[in-house]
Amino acid sequence: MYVCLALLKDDEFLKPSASALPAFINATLNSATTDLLVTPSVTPPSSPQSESLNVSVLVTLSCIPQQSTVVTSPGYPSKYKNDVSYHVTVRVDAGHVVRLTFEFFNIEEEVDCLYDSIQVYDGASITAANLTEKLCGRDIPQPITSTTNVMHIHFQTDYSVRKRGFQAVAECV
Ligand SMILES: [Ca+2]
Repeated sequence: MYVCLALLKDDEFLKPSASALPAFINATLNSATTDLLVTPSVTPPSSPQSESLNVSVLVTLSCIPQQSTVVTSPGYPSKYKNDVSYHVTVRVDAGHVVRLTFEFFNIEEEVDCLYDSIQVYDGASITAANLTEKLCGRDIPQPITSTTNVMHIHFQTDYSVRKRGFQAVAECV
């Protein structure tokens, strides 16, 4: 007698794992306005049914003239993948601050955003003070403004249920 204990919450489990660098990294490079440093590290899949992705991106924007960059979840507007940890650091000229304005938002909802989430920090990494709690769901968050010239954005997803993610504009103000 065979008993299947797997719980398939969407079609992600049925897809083969990716082995190449994800296409969104190149897309990010092409859309950046200036001085984009990409330090990707793709973690090998932990099992044939899952893939994990850990990527950090640094974007440097000038303030005069004002530059901006679009920040999206990996793969947007397609659904994001499972097991993603995506870090974006936005740095602007000293004496200025970073404003992040969301244009689209759909991240798997949970009351404490324990499944998938985006969180924004007032500095260069997740060790800085957070500017928001973990954000998820479908309500577009209010614009978020740093108090320093660096903002860090961390988007992470769990093992199942994928949504379209987010699109936001980061700019110097
Ligand atoms: Ca999820």
